[in-house]
Amino acid sequence: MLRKLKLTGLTLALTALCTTTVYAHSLWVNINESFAHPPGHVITSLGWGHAMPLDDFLMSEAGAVEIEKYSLVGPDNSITPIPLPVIKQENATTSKTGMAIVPGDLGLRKISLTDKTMPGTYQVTAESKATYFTGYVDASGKHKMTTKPMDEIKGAKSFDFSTRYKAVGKSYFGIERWTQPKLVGYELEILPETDMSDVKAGDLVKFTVTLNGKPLTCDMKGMNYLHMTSNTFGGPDQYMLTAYIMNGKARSGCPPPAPGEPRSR
Ligand SMILES: [Cu+2]
Repeated sequence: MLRKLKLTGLTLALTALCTTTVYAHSLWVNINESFAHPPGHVITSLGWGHAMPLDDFLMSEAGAVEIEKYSLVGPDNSITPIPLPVIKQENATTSKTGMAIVPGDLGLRKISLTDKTMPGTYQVTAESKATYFTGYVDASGKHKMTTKPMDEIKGAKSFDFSTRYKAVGKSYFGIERWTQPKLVGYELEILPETDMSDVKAGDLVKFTVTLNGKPLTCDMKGMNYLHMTSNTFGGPDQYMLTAYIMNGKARSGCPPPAPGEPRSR
């Protein structure tokens, strides 16, 4: 019998190296479970923007992100690719009320269970394609800017700055039981250490956070912290919880739900 696991709407969004307003957008993965018709299924979709669970399309005037990988990671750490969202220019329809109706693909995919489904904790992950922004001085002494990495710029006299942006989003769900998920190997990775299927208000939830495979911490190089946000936290829009990351660990109390809000969705 498959048990429905409550994820309390907690979705982890990682945004590394925010450089421009476009890049202030976060990428995350949404999971919705349905066991009304056994053996049940999980629907996954990609979130992009600011407001969870769904904010904007992956390609919009306010910001764009190209998804390079979309994967289902099994309890055994096996990786199955999920078909990538198809981004193309769609024709908008005009409403009778002065609005534009735009179709699109947010990576909405259905993962159906069978009687052969491996029990344990699954991860659905999405990775954006790395993008670069570099300022340099060319051979004639002119300051220029480009979206190439430093090693692809020929004849640069010197570099003013160079940034690399790559976003990774993850969500977790357990089938039948929760098993401790393992690191997938991302440059920046957040892994729950708490059974996320059984979190109640007031419980401490713990995470491991690694950068390039090493525990992230607060030191002279920087104060690193984990932001947690959920539409069940009960605060106003963009309300979030913050915890310092010390020696690769961050923990936070799970707040009570907002009045009238379901505990999980
Ligand atoms: Cu925005």
